[in-house]
Amino acid sequence: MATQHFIDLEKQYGAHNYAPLDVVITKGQGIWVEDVEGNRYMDCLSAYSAVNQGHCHPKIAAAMKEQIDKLTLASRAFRNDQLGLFYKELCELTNSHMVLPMNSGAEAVESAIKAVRKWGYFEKKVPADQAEIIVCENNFHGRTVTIVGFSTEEQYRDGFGPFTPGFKVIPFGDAQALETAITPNTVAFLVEPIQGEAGIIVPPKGYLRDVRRICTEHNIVMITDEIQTGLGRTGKLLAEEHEGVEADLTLIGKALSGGFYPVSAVLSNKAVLGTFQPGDHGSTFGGNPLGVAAARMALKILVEEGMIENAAKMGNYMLSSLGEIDSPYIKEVRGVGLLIGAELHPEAGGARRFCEALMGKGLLCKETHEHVIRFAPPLIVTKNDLDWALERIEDVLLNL
Ligand code: IF1
Repeated sequence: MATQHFIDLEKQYGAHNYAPLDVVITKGQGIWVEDVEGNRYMDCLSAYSAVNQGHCHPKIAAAMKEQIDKLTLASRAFRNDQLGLFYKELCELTNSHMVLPMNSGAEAVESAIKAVRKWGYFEKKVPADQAEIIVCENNFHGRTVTIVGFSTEEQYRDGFGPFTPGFKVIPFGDAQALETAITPNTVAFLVEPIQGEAGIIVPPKGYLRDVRRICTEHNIVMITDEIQTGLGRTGKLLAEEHEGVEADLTLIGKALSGGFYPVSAVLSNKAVLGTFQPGDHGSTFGGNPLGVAAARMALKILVEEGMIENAAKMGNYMLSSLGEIDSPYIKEVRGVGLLIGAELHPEAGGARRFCEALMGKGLLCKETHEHVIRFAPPLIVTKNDLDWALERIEDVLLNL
């Protein structure tokens, strides 16, 4: 059936909470996806960094197929033969002491909020219901009412109040602002190592190191939201590694399953997650054997197939190549690894029309915050693939 038929179905029966490009994808393999009319596209969004390993990676598919015929869900009322192995592998890979398995990224963020509040009351002796968590302007941590309550993006908040109290907003990238905002009731600082949705905002060098020092000195929990920046996207397993920093809580999701299944996790030292007692928290699907089987394989191939190192190498190549495009539209090209944004001058008329033009040339990108084109291909991309993409990107940026 033709593209328009699927568009009409979505428009008639679906909530209009997105304004997608009018491409109807029917299959994906590696960095390529195909629409219902047989047109091929390079995926330069990677499902918002959830398919870092490439679409439909055969080894993850095989791992899920094997598990699917054995056991998909037993609930956490009982134990299963995947979860303990997943915990061990994830802790050894990330130098963590404990894992809390959840499903969506937002659930991992909400779980971290509960954990640091409980730690604050039971360990730091913050008075009941007085815990404060510091977050940054232009943050993106998910779409629940509590999370959008501390968003600074009006549209993400508009019409969804009343909101959860106990959050304080400071400028991103300013360690002094963090130190100034801390009170005796502060229990944690939640920050993205690079702000994705805000437009690929890279903080000043040393920022995360200063944050680490300040959190340690003031006994507050440093939480890094690596749901988008983690799992190889920036050329390191975790973006915090670029500054040699270890957060107290690290949140991961998206590519944790290679885009096969919602799997997220809170990684922690014992001090914080150790405050959870049986019955404190839970989730029907959290830690289910099917998602965990996908995640165990997704992590294995991410490391064994050199995707992290490739992301560093290809990211440097893409960033430097984009920087050489002499287009009057480009204000700045920025990013780390394969998390790259090209910010356009307002006079360019918004990034959307460039994404539509790129779609016509076989590239699927997404604008963020109106003026930024985000380039985030799967981490398996090769130099030849990037040369193919860069030729088209240059053509659009010079001739639209
Ligand atoms: C949308 C982008 C947005 C995230 C970080 C937590 C979550 C996300 C750093 C929540 C999710 C997704 C959500 C999706 C678009 C995309 C996104 F930055 F990746 F582009 F919105 F900012 N922390 N990001 O990026 O994870 O609950 O979605 O699994 O909501 O439109 P989730």
